[in-house]
Amino acid sequence: MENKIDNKSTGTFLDNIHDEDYERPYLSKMVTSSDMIFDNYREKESLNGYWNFQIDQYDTCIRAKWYEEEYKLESGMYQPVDYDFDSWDTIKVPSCWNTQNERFYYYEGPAVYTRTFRYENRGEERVFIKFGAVNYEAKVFLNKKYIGMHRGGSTPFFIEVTGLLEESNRIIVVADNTRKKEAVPARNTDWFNYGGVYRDVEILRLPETFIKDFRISLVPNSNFKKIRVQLEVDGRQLNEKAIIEIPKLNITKEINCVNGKADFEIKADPELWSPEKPRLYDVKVNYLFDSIQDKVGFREIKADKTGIYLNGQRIFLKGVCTHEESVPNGKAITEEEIMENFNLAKQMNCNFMRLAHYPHTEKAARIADKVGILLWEEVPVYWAIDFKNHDTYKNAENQLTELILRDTNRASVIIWSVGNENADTDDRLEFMSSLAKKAKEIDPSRLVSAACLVDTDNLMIKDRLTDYLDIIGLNEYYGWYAPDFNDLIKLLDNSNPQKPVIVTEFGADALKGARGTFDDLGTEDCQLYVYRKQTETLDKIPYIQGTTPWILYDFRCPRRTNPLQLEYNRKGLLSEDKSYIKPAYYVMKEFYATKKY
Ligand code: GCB
Repeated sequence: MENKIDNKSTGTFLDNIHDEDYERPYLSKMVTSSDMIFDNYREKESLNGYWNFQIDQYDTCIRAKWYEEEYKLESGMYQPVDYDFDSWDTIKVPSCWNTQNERFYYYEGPAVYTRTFRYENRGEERVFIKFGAVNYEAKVFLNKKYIGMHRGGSTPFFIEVTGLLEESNRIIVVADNTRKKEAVPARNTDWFNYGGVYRDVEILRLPETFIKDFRISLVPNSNFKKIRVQLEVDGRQLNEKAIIEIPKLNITKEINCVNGKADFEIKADPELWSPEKPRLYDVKVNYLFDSIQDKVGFREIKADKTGIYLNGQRIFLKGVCTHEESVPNGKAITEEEIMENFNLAKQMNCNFMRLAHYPHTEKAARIADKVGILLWEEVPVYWAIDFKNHDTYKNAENQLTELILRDTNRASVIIWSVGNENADTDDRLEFMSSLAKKAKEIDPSRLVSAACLVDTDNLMIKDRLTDYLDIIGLNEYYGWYAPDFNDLIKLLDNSNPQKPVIVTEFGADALKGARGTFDDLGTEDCQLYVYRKQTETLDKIPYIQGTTPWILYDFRCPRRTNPLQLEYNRKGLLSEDKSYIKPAYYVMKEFYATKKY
């Protein structure tokens, strides 16, 4: 890998003052899903901690190449520079800068993170740096060299740094959360645009040849008696034997990799994973000097016209939506906060959650595997995306692929969602149907869906994208944005979907403690009324196979500025700090308690 972009292609600082295309050379080193590495349970060294930090509104680190740390001219004379890394304030990594200092609360744009660290070479042959996520774009520099960039604010990326680490090192990350028309998501959303290096940063040491990808799942339609294993190795020795072990199933199997790949089936009789009994098995794989492990549940998910089936049993998905957010930590939510969300959902009798509207931390699916919650995971193809733009498509497809590769061994994840509430145009159909096909191609063992809009002209469920989905997600706000509940009844009567429908959103705003009559918008009474009418109506419709009301708790949104909202979307069933339960929560709890499948 070429690790330095030459001065000519990046321009001098003076050139870059005048050249608005100064970023272009960096694009040649885009890190993507093809650079992903299987890293579950692998030992890693943390680079988390306090990094020096500076808002860099004019992108001067890139324009003036601060990362080269050129303090002297060729003549040996000192030149003035506009930075002093070590004297900058520090910020916690991982975190969102918005929650770390009031001055950064609304900041959107580039910001520079840097730290030094020591590295002890232990003779390892391949070394990578993993970023759990940086919102939205990251350019990374190590010891004065540009090493790569990544786009997409919610998925992990890996950069190879073999041979680039010294005893003492400086890393610089320029994180940029500027909202852009051609990005995924685009400029306008209904959530807060947090910024920063908000998931773990880690060093991964690997042997010369290592296991790059490892996927394991039950073979669909095998009567739960076959396990499929797919392996990919990277390095020079691509035709050796791998050994897979699942001790509790008495499985030890040797398999040959051919040109770095293996794809095979093993007979097995696992106890099946389910929300009631989330049974996980330890799985190990060895390949030459590399060995990996994972904790895996085996289950089968299927859908047809008659319903959704988990392990052959009909299931009603009793869910709720959630954003990845907490009051103290923004998007950098902790394991305790994830647990708390799952517990709140479980106490509401949920077996399912919709992780809206972008990939949440990989810890969420791992915890869901352990506690037994089924998951819908989504990419931020949200509202108006630049559907005509090929680069935008490639970006969305890459984020989807990164998500699938990351969570493919998580039994809890049953649905990949390719987007949310996008108008049914030809460009959107082409874009999103391609995403749906891609999800199926990478992962034929799961269901594919999207949260679709109501066809308000014909009052029915009608969207050309649904031809490409296994399950139709339907967002409808009868009783709220569309006040007339009779229209919901008409809509449901007019529709005859040939696939199961999950009502992926319904709801109403309610400020905690605000009381009034059922038609006082923004009160708990109004929200309660909407939930009662919604559940009564949806309960009667046989093709509705799941519901995920919007949303578990209030979340930040700068578009929401009336006196009840105060920059929060108040559709939560709980207040934003989760300390207060609104009455509508109990309607859902009761509905789910009595709902059979
Ligand atoms: C929707 C969106 C969701 C919004 C919600 C609302 O349909 O999918 O992101 O937050 O409505 O509250 O308007």
